[in-house]
Amino acid sequence: MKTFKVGLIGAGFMAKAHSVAYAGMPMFFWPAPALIKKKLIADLTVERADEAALQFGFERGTADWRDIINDPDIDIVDICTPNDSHAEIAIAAAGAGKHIICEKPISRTLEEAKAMYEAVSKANVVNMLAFNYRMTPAVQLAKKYIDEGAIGDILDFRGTYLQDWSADPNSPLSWRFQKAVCGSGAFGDIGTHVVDMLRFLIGDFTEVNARFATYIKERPMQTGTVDNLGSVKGGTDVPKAPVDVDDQCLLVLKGANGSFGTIEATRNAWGRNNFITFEIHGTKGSLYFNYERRDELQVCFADDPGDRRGFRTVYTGPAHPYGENLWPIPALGIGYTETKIVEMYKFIDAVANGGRVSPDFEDGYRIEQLGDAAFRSAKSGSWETI
Ligand code: SOE
Repeated sequence: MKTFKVGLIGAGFMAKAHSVAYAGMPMFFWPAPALIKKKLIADLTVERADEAALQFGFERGTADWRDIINDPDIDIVDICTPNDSHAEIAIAAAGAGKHIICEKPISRTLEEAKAMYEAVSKANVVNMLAFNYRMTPAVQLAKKYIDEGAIGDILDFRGTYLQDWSADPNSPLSWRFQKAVCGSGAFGDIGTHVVDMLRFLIGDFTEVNARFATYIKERPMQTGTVDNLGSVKGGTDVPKAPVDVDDQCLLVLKGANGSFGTIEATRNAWGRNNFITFEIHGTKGSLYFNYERRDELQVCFADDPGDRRGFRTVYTGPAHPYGENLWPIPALGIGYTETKIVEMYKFIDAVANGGRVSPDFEDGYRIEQLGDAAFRSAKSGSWETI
């Protein structure tokens, strides 16, 4: 069995998720396409990198991400840093012939996304963008139903990503609220997950009319490099700094298939934790998914007898996409980790056996094009072509 060596850059929340996925992948997908050796992990300080190496199971840590790029022994570069370093690292990794998995969104700007897409295309390396939610078996099942024509032609769609971890104005100003680091706010961080899921399910979009808002205009400055994801540190006497990105967005979209719908994302939805939903209506039925109940897909088929027609719940399990690799009984419970394990399996499979994996940097670039058109629309006040 082949073994690939990984270097992971950035030792926060996503490094934990990817490290669990490297470990879990062969347990669920056996025989595995390849085994993984976690070689080097990089963060801003050597102390944090060494600690992360211990915690996440890497051979050692480094404070210089270039050590990973320059190590001829490393096959895979895993980018789990904030958005402002994705382009620089990915382009260097592609130049060194490494395969790349990168956290979402692809970058801060359309220009960066284009340069990243061109670099991996030129280097012909496997590249993946970590939009994990589409790996949820219920989402894959929705795709299967759509492809089989079970709900007919798609008429309309609506997708949401609603969160409240930063709804408190006293939650800290991490990099996620600073345009120079993140590029955009709710749109880039969470809205792009929904764009990815809907593109996966029903195809591309052609036009957008969008509005963005920032309700919480300043937040207490965060000390330290670790993203505290909304935990209130230091009380209300900490100096504040401006938020220069959106915390809410609403996009009206036209689909290439003639469908019509909306995508909404907000960080101010008290009571909504990770409320990623879609509802899709077709000529022969409807589908509804809510990630907070991610074992379930709600389906309604128009052909059902009138006295039985209505939404029913399909609990995903071994009969459904990726289900046979995960747990042996429906509704035992799919979590964030399982979505990351499926994602990692698809990536490692492509590295081991060749071929393209989806979502990749091209998908990331297309999503960035959509975002660019959405921000243009907010300025012009009218529809913009994507
Ligand atoms: C914060 O909104 C966040 O951590 C996102 O960045 C992740 O992509 C999402 O899956 C969970 O929430």
